[in-house]
Amino acid sequence: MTDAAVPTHCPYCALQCGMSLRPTADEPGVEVVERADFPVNRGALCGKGRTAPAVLSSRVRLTEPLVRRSPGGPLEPAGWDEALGAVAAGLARTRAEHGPDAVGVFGGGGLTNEKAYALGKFARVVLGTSQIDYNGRFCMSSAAAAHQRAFGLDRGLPFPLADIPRTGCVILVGSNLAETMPPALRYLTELRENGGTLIVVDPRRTRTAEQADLHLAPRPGTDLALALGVLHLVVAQGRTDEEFVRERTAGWPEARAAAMAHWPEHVERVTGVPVPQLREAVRMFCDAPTGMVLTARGPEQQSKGTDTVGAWINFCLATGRAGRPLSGYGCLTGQGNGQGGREHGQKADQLPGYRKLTDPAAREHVARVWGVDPDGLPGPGRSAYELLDALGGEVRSLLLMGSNPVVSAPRAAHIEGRLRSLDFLAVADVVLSETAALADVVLPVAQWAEETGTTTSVEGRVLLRRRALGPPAGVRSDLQVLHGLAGLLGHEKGFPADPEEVFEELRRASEGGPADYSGITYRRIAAEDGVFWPCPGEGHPGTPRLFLDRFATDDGRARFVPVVHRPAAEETDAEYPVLLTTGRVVSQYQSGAQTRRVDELNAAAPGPFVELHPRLAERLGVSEGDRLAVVSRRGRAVAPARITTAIRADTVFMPFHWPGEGRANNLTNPALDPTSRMPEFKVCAVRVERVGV
Ligand SMILES: Nc1nc2c(c(=O)[nH]1)N[C@H]1C(S)=C(S)[C@@H](COP(=O)(O)OP(=O)(O)OC[C@H]3O[C@@H](n4cnc5c(=O)[nH]c(N)nc54)[C@H](O)[C@@H]3O)O[C@H]1N2
Ligand SMILES: Nc1nc2c(c(=O)[nH]1)N[C@H]1C(S)=C(S)[C@@H](COP(=O)(O)OP(=O)(O)OC[C@H]3O[C@@H](n4cnc5c(=O)[nH]c(N)nc54)[C@H](O)[C@@H]3O)O[C@H]1N2
Ligand code: SF4
Ligand SMILES: [Mo]
Repeated sequence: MTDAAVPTHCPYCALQCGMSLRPTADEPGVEVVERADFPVNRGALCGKGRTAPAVLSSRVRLTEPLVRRSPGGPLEPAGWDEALGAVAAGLARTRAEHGPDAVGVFGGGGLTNEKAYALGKFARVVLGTSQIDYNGRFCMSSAAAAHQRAFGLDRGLPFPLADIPRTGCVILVGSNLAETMPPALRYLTELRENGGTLIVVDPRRTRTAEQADLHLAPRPGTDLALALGVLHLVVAQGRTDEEFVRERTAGWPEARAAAMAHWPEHVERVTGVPVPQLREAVRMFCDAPTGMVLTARGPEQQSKGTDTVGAWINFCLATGRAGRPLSGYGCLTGQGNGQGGREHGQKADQLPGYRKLTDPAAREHVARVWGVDPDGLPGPGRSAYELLDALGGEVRSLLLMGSNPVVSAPRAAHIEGRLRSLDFLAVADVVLSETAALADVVLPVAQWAEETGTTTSVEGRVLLRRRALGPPAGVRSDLQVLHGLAGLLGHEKGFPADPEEVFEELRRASEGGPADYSGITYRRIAAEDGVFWPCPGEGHPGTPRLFLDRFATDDGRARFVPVVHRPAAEETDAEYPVLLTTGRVVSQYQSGAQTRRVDELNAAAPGPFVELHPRLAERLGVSEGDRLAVVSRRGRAVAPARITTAIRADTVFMPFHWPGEGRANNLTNPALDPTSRMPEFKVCAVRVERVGV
């Protein structure tokens, strides 16, 4: 590392790997160099992080605002005054004609804390709308809801990743860490080198499952039954930690009774996981002195995700594997600021510091920081899918920052139609995403390496991304955009463009809240490799480990929640006899808006595919590479067959990174979890056919 290299973090996933950026003479102006001193990844990066500077290049990104000057006309280059003026006028017109709740705002879990905070404040204070939500709703919202219910607080991991190699047994449920956070795989490798055991629950034998001592491959959508089945066995085998249950929890009798209704033989029929494997999992977990259950999108992106995570938390509590060193339940949050993005007010029901919008004391506190009347703050709005579904109906204009729902929303063709039916759409993005291409105004914004800001990683560690180079001429930051729009809409003050100034206000707004950042400063983060929240004072060391003395409930006890299994919203039938599940590949990120612009990543993962088992392929008369149409009640997607024994024979898998005919979200079911409002991305019923025969 030369003196000129700037230490920072990757723009993509929640691992937030440390890297340094060194200036180069040629475009894009910086290159990645290893930053071995950052403890989480110790210099290791996946291909996405390594190639991230390619998206800084003017060749692939937006460098000037675009305005559609007539309905149905083309997007044309424009100056910033015209573009911002058009956005302010578009949003103001809707508000004047239809009221403030006809104006919507959609954010993203990739936005820095400062941006998420400013966007939430902008919606409530400048637009006066309740209609704000963000793509994190599609991500970890079920785990967040279950966390709140059981522990009284939602921080994805209650311990640092570095604790994983020192625990006795890890059950990893529906996470393909080897592809979605590759440098973190080393924690699982070290676990096994230290004599610990790894159990992976995934309908596919993924690169992650290949590392496991035991791989359970349930039918998609049946995780709740599986979790209840192993809890049943814990009780039946006398493995309950009675003392822990008595001292640290409440609600066990009801949860126990609910679990006891799930006989292992019944669970085997529902999940397809043989009883001996269920028994083996319980034995491995309970024989180890300590243990962790970690979930990711597999069990969470279901219309019963909250209850499923709740069942795994019950399992941890019953076995005494929570609130103790080297034990606990954790959720592997996904997006770069997936954790912080859910804490500072871009969520429909939330105020900064993870406060509730319905709590009078929270409204009072935040309104004081904002210098507004608490009675003027709107109430909770619609959740992400419900908001997108209301576009063109009750919600007539939208400001969108940091998401590409044309590719990533469930039932995407319908949502694309809703977006097209808006009176006015403004999108701030770094590239012309599929969603930006539909906008009336596109605002070109700066990226990670071009601006300073904080993110909060999968561990709950608040990190500082530093500016390493200036953005191209013609590009502004999201904070400058909000500053400019607020000014045009009559709020000269309260929306500074300087990130540190925003962070200082965020500290005050979060003070005393569940996610208390008041003791965190840019200086401290830089000096300490990040600071774990809650951190309620500058003298406070931060909190790497939660719940060791008490849980964050009123009485300090964790809550069991009685849950029972229910089927997926859509089951197979004669017309749609196969299950579809969806997810990711290592070389593309999310809707692909950024990574599809990087040659090296496209070469590694050029397009969509349908993964299916040889038995299913044979039944359908399909060979490797044949074009397949996958059809659900919502639509159709076409992609080549990829035949592998690594998937259940009753299930096909598609990654969701691409638009066009291979868009997996043409098929997905927007059935929502009743608590978290998470759509059922991980299971729906489909028919698979060869195309052109
Ligand atoms: N390469 C890459 N990395 C990423 C991202 C990316 O887009 N690309 N995105 C980031 C983000 S935002 C997120 S949220 C994370 C997601 O990280 P992961 O949760 O690891 O990713 P997914 O591929 O969505 O799903 C994980 C696994 O769930 C399995 N699964 C499917 N259905 C079920 C089911 O019913 N039950 C169970 N138990 N498992 C099931 C899939 O087979 C898959 O292997 O990754 C982050 N990292
Ligand atoms: N079928 C299926 N669908 C899924 C999932 C699944 O597993 N299966 N997973 C869901 C999950 S977990 C998630 S998180 C979502 C994610 O899906 P999206 O919300 O679409 O996420 P991204 O593709 O990351 O979109 C981010 C957009 O913001 C832009 N951007 C990046 N940085 C900035 C910035 O600083 N400012 C601004 N203004 N823009 C920026 C990017 O260029 C990109 O266009 O997809 C969900 N959709
Ligand atoms: S694992 Fe995540 S944070 Fe690390 S380099 Fe890859 S995308 Fe970036
Ligand atoms: Mo996500």
